[in-house]
This record gives sequence, C-alpha cells and structure tokens, in this order.
Amino acid sequence: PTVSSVVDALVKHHLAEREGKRTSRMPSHEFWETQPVRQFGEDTSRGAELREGPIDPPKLASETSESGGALPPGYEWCSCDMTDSRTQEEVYELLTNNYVEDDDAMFRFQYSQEFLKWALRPPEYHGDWHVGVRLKVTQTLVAFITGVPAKLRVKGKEIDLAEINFLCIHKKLRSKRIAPTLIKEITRRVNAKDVWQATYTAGVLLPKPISKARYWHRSLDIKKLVDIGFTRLGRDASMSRAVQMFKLAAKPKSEGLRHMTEADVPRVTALLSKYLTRFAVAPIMNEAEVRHWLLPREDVVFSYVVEDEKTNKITDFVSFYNLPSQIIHSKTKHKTLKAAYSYYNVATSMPLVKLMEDALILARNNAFDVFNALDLMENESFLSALNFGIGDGNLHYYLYNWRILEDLEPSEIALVLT
Ligand code: MYA
Repeated sequence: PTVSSVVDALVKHHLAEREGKRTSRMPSHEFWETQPVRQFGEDTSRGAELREGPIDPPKLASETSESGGALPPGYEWCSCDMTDSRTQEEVYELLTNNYVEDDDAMFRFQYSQEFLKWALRPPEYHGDWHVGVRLKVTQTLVAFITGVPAKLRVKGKEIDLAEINFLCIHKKLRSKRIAPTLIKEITRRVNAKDVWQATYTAGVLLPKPISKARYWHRSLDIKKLVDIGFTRLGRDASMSRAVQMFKLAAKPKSEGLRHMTEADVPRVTALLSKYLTRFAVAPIMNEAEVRHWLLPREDVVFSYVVEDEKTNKITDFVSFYNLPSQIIHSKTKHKTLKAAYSYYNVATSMPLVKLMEDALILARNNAFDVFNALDLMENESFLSALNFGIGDGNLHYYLYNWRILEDLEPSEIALVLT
C-alpha cells in the first residue's frame, strides 16, 4: 500500500473506532501489535482491567538473552563509540543522507557532530545503547538506533527509562523489516541494564501515542524561507509587508538577560524542576543533567537567564537548540536551512510571550532562519501572538511498556527530545 492509502485506512479506522464499529480495512501493525505498548481499540473505559503502569509483568535483567536478534546475512551488530571521531563521522554521514525528511522530501535533518555528541553522551550514558548495524565485508554503517538514560515523571510516578532516538536505516535497505530487529536489539540492551520503560517521539502514527503535538514555525529570514520553498506568502501578501510583519527589535528587551553560566546550574535546576512539576509528563533532571543539557554549547544549545540583581534569584530561563536541515534539491545558493528549536523555558518575572520574543531576537542575531516550537507546555500562549504559523507535521509522543488510560493534551507534556 502507498503511504496515502495507509493514512486513509487509518483515518477510516479511527473514525469507525470512535463510533464503536469494527472495520475490516484496519491496518495491521505486525510488529507493534506484539509489543507492550498501548494498542488502538483497547478499551480504556474498563479501568479495572487495564491499569496505569507497566504493561509486561516484571522480569529480571539476568533473564535477558545475551545475543542480539538475527540480521540479514552479511550484516552484523556493533556499538558506535561516540567518543571516537571516525565513528562520529560515520554516524553523521548515515544520518545526513538517510535520516528524517519532510513529507515533500525537500528538507532533511542535518544533525552536526557536536550535536550528536551532546545528544548521545549525557551523564551515565551507556556506550552499548548506541547500536549500529554494519555490512560485514566493508564495515560500512548502514543502520542505527540509540538510547540514553533519563528519568521521567508520568502522572505523578517517577520512571527510570531510556529515551530512544535516531532510528535510521540506509535508504537502500528500507522495507525489509530491519526496524523491528533494531528495536528488539535496543530493548534487549536496555533491559540488560535493568531498565524496562522507554519514551520516544515520531512523526508516524504507531500503536499508540500518549499525545499528539504540532510544530509551529516563526520566520526570522522570510526572504530566504520563501526562496528555498520553506514558506509561501499568503495570496495577497507582498514580500515587503511580510518583512514588516516579521521584523524584530535589534536586541533583547528584558533587563538582566544574559548567557547561562556554570554558576547558574543549581538555581536553574531548582527553577526548572519546580516549573516542570506542573505537567503530566516531564523530565526530572539533577544538576549534572541540567549542566549537560542546558549549559550553552557553541552551535548546539543556546541558554539564557534573567537574574534579579537585588535578590540574586534567577527568575527566568529560556533555551533553544540548533538543528539545521539540508535543502535536498536546492535551486538557490542556499544549502542549509538554519533552524532553532524551542527547548525548555520558564518565565516568572514577565509573561512567557515577552521572554520568547527575546528568544526570537537572540535566534535571529545568531543567524537562524526560522524558530520552531511545539505546542507543548504553555507554548500556545505565545505562538499566535508572536506570528508563528502552524506547520504540517505531527509529532507523536510514545511510552514503551507503560500504560496511561487517557490521551494527554500536548499542553500537558513538558518533554522535548532532541
Ligand atoms: S523517529 C525517527 C525515525 N527515523 C526516520 O524517520 C528516518 C528515515 N526513515 C528510516 O530510516 C526508516 O524508514 C525507518 C523504518 C528506520 C524509520 N518508529 O524495517 P521496516 C515500523 C518505530 O520494514 P523501514 C525515532 O527515531 C513500522 O510501523 N517504528 O521499515 C524514534 C513497521 O512496523 P509495523 C517504526 O522503513 C524511534 C516496521 O517498522 C517507525 O525500512 C522509536 C517496518 O519496518 C518509527 N519511526 O524502516 C523506535 N517507522 O508492521 C521505537 C516505521 O508493526 C522504540 N516503523 O507497523 C521502542 C522502545 C525500545 C526500547 C525499550 C526499552 C525498554
């Protein structure tokens, strides 16, 4: 089936499900139906039978098998050593040429090597959760999937889990059911460390998201965005009017706004931790993790604080990360789309919309073309007000081996994965 026929079937199925009907055209998920995840059509109204919490019965780490599942002949498992610059380059190459594209195949994520080192080496990371598949003869890296350890609060319960990301199969090896093999292998390696839950996000709809978020985009360089086909001007909008509409002040407006520094780590940890307790799903970060994820890193993550001079309190925090996309068939001089992605933000001395206006200014001053944000947390309070436009992609949030009964609104989610 084509992608669109599958989407049609899914839509039909969900409509029927809502009306309580069964449908014969229900798309099957040969792999995902065997996994401990929420399933489409499971009856969450029978709360007594389906409980919130782990789906599989508890197991022992020592029970996990010692070797990985079978790959097609000629391929072998490896761990990608992300401290080795040659391996970093190989991962970078694989992702640059084969990772996530938009629906029209115009743009493809281009994670930098510095970014990958950041995303894959947080405190207490496990080298063997960076799983690769190599062609035996040439040792070429052809597939990848990663996990990093994290702690998540889900509706009041604290869960030690793996954040799964960077699932990628070389374009020439697609549709051969290698993805389920990779997922089983990372599951085995995570279980071997006595971890039984995971979280992940994906554009595709699989059984079964806990929430569905949308990307919003705020133009910073509208001329370039129109040139490269990222944005189209409205029917009666002229370029000069658009430029006017997206104009920003030369520098941030909030007094006392400055780069976050090492000395801020304890106060940022306290501010952020307190703020994140408001949401149904949110990470729990200790100081070491805040230092890793939120201290500024050149060309990777940008973080700023507002410090009250009188009380020495940090009242506000704003951050975004740098994830460019390659312009696949560029007809202009432009080869990359420079995108900033909203990360974690807390405003207490001013409305969030004011803090985020400064974030836009800082992103523009750092040569970003567009500022992206999901409709998570309290982001709805600034998206329209700051001239963000809604995107066409969904981002589904998933939990592995953890059931919650009701779907969540994106505003109840405070987890931003890289
Ligand atoms: S999301 C980013 C995913 N990557 C890309 O989109 C990059 C470009 N695409 C590719 O590289 C390939 O198309 C991929 C699929 C690798 C995506 N997540 O091998 P196949 C299911 C989960 O024939 P291929 C991210 O990184 C599909 O429904 N499953 O397909 C988070 C079907 O199963 P079923 C997916 O196209 C990853 C089966 O795979 C995804 O050659 C989280 C087909 O396999 C997807 N994004 O390869 C992973 N796409 O028949 C889960 C397709 O049942 C982690 N499929 O429908 C789970 C937790 C594990 C740890 C647990 C520890 C306790």
